[in-house]
Amino acid sequence: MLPYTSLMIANRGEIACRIARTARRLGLRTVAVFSDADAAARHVAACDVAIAIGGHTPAESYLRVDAIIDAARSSGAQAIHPGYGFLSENAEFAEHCQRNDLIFVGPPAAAIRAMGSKSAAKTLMERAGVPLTPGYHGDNQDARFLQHEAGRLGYPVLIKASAGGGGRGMRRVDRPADFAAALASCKREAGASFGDERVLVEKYLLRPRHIEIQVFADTHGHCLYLGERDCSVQRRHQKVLEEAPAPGMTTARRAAMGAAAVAAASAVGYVGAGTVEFIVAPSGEFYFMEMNTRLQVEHPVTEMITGLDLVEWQLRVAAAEPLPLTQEQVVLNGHALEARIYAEDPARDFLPSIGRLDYLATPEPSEHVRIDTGVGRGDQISPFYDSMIAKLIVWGANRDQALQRMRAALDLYRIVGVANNVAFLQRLIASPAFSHAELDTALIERESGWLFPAVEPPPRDIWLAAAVATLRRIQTGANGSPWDTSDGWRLGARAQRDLVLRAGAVTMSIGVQYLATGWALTVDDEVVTASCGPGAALDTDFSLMLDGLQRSVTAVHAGGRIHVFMNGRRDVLEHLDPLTTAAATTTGPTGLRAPMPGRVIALFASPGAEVPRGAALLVMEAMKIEHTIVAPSAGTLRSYKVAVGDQVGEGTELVDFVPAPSK
Ligand code: MV4
Repeated sequence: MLPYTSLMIANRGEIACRIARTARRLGLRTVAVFSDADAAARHVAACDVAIAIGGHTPAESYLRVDAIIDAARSSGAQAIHPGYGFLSENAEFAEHCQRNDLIFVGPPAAAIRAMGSKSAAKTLMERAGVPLTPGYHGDNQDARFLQHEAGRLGYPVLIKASAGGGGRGMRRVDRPADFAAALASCKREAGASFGDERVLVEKYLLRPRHIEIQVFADTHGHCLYLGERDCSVQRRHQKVLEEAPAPGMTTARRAAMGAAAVAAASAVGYVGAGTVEFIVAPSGEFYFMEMNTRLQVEHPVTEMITGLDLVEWQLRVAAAEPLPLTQEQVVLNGHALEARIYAEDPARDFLPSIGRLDYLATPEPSEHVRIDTGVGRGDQISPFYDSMIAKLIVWGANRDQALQRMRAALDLYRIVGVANNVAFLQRLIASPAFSHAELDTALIERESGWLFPAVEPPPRDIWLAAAVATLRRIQTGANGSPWDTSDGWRLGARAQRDLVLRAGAVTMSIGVQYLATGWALTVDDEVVTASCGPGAALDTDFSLMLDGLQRSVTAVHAGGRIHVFMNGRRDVLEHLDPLTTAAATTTGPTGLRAPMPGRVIALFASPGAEVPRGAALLVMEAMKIEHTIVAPSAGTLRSYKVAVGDQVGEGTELVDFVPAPSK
């Protein structure tokens, strides 16, 4: 039984939900804090009580020490878990908690401070016998002396701002002639960014890996390590994929790195969960980088291979309980991978995407598949905090099985409403380097051809799936008969029609013949028999038969687009519905005029192009809706009469279009 009964979680999102899960299991009363922006957030509902601390940005809310301490006192919380980020490595906050008789679930403030300065930490580590990257990190900042040190190390070398971190203020120097200029530039940046011009010089490690050791210490002098995590797959110093154990790690090297990490923790009188980060050369030589005095985002992969709950350990250690295990009792089993799912757009340099999760489907959690998330369908991705949607963690008996489970789980992670990195993650785990565990910190850069392929139109079956999804949606009639549709169907005509679909800049016209059991679809002069299984026409999930081959499809209609999830892909198409695409009114043989006032926002064909019937020629925006003007027949687009950005009135001539002579 813990000596405290009420825990405040001074954080938000997935980590707050995750901590609440363990705290509740231990019978603690949980107290959430939330900003105005998070009033409807899931972590609020995940706790027994919730205190509004106002504000929107972190500075106005989760970083406000006074508001959080006041909320803890008013709620009767006896302990505070800071999570990660926000105040988790703020020594003043830890001291504030102590001064207010609140248990800070984390390390002593002095340990946080000792590890806060990268250069001071290195000096401490050197004394503790923890291996440092070969180099000079002393007080002599004379340019000539530092250049001499670089020569002694051998090029390439790395000049780093002593007060820097996370890759900021680093300069690689490949030859002596470049050293002086690089040093001056690094000092300027260090002075400007950190208010401290001091630098250090290290041997540059080629193709390094980032391997970190999870350590845990209690208040009785025990300290152990819980294996390692490989976090080499990063983009701009942000971790993307993490795994445990590190591929290729030997028992001997694990023991050596673990001992070094325990020495690092002990050197600062550490208590609680901590991570010692090492940079590792291809030879396996490892060197101290920094120590993080908090629970890491990626801790679940350690939990999956040790079977331990690290938040439970934190809560017990904070209650002065001894560590539940000795080093010999720590057992590592299997392999775990974690993928960080973000609302960001890889096609736009990973720009964060804000919006609502209009549709969200996830793999079924199990003992092998874990989802740590703070959002659900219908929730907003807030512009005020990081854009994490979830962490997807899988376990396998070995790395290949974990890879296979991650592949399957990512395929089932389906999001509509915000741009996201799931397709990127799918390509990443399928990339040759990652699947063969050829890991180093430049993997994403090196595999960029594979990771960012040229945009290709979807394969034929995706077009067909989108066509069937459209037909299911059009068939609003009671019995789904084409005679009951509301799309201007002409009575008495043959039971056939054309569907015009677009994916990116490619438009496809698909002939549709209604059959008793489904449709005969004609695409590129090829006829395919299509039908779908039982189920309501408006269900997003359906089984699709194409020429007798069955596959599962999820098709989500949102924002005027069709999001098709099938065959491990995710594609976005749109139906250029003649009614809503306002096929321009033709005016004689060569003119197409605007069907309504609006603004020209895109031109598609190039003057002189031969285009098929239904080909998108331009898009107008009117009443906040995009209207695609399509070719009323096959023909030649001789020229455009308008340009992008033109505001046009109804009837304005848009293009000089010459229909092909009828056959
Ligand atoms: C290095 C290095 C190569 N040689 N030091 C990047 C930020 C900080 N964690 C240390 N970093 C590096 N230090 C030497 N002597 C390459 C990196 C590095 C890196 C390290 C770990 C994880 C990702 C990284 C991405 C780029 C560069």
